[in-house]
Amino acid sequence: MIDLFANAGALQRVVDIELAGADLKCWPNFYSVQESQRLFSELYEGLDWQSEMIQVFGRKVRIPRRTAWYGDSGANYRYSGLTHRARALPVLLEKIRQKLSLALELNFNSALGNLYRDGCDSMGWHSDDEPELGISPVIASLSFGASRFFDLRSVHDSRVKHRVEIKAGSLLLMAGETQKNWQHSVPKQTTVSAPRINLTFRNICR
Ligand SMILES: O=C(O)CCC(=O)C(=O)O
Ligand SMILES: [Mn+2]
Repeated sequence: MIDLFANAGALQRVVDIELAGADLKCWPNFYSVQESQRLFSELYEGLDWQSEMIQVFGRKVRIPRRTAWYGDSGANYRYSGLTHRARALPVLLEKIRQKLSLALELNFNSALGNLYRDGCDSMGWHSDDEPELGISPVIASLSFGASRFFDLRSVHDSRVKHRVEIKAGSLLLMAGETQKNWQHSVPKQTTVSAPRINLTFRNICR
């Protein structure tokens, strides 16, 4: 496991996560501790968190986290049998999107929020490779609240795994061939009792 914070110093320090066939970068302090605490509360209170059901092998199951989906007009997104219709980004998400666009010089037209109520909430192995994300999806992932593990495993050999600890205020950017060559997951961590919010900004091809 890499400790992304081992040498935490400069605010906008960027760490390359070196994995074959991946383009992964992390800005551990994209938001300060104070900003990320404030944002956590505002997102927790302000987003319209839903408890969703998805189809798994023909059965409907409730996903182990809450979600909130927003996007510009026409930026609808489909996964696991669910179509997320775009609802305009609230002002808070607009501000976050602007900061991301300025910092990364990239545009995003949608944002998916994930609320992990505690360490029993999780996200299973997947790649963000839906056709509407284009050939080489660029995904900007922001985290607030509790630290959680973010695991990666090679799609070519599932024994090849890599664990990163994602902390509050950090930005993880997944680009290039990452989704083709790697899956990711947020495993259960039963020792974690505090909630975490993750926002993934994406660009849906319309
Ligand atoms: O919570 C995270 O860090 C990952 C979220 C994720 O992979 C997704 O929304 O597709
Ligand atoms: Mn994902």
